[in-house]
Amino acid sequence: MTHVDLPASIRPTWLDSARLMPALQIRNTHCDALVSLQGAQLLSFRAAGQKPLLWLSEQAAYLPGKAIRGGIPLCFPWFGPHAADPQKPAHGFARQREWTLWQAREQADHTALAFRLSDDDATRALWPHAFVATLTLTLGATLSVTLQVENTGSTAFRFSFALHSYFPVTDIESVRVEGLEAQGFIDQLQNDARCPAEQAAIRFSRETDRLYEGAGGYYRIVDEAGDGSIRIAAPSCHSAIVWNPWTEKTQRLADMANEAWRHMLCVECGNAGRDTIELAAGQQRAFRLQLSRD
Ligand code: TA6
Repeated sequence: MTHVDLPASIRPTWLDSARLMPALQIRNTHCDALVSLQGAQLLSFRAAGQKPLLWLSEQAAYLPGKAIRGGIPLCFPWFGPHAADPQKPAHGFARQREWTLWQAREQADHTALAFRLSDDDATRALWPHAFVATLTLTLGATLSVTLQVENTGSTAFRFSFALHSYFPVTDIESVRVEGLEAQGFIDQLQNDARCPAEQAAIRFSRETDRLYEGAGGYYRIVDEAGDGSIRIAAPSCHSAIVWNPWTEKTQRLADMANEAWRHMLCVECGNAGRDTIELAAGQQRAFRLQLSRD
């Protein structure tokens, strides 16, 4: 799993009884969290004295190679279905692969963990490029996730990605999302129709699956039936994807309880569609997401 000396706040554990899915439990004075080595995927995060910041399906499957339903899966090196080959995994391969813990540091106000994934025969069979991806989690009173992508090859490549964050809500029909009022969007449920800005906070009454391009990166999920809200800051991510599967789609998802749609919402930050990134040989780019409750 790791050859990194772990500070006292980090304890190795397993997600499954078969011990095929290694994870790290983090407990410091500011928060507790759980990270799967598969996908370098943060599965849970709770700041001291606060409600959980992330949603994790009670029916999530913990099987090697299967995406885990909840927390913050990383969609990389493409978002959504593969543009040319539907046989390739939706949302890329990063969330299906075991990453290597590269650094673990204990600071006064947070614990920082950095994970790495680089190209190998399996990734090159799906995406013919040399890369090093580093995902850094900074776990304190608030949470930040930074994805750094380096092109270690000799030719430029394009990639899209999303930090596919799942958030808990009391009742999706009493939730509004602020920060995208002035943004047009692609409705992924209406054959990717381009829709005009609604000039209002987003509310939910049906399955919703929208890609906002050229977005500003500052959003707020207001849980009107609960108390408080969740703030999202990701100014280097120009795409926002807003998704709730609602009833019918949830019933088709084995890793979600039938009523789970009512208590979750995805507001994902990345660069996809027209915001897809081109990286020259030897270049690297970093993208940061900060999440907090207020
Ligand atoms: O979040 C947008 C989306 O692309 C939806 O279309 C839905 O497929 C969701 O991602 C979850 O995808 P997954 O492959 O994790 O089931």
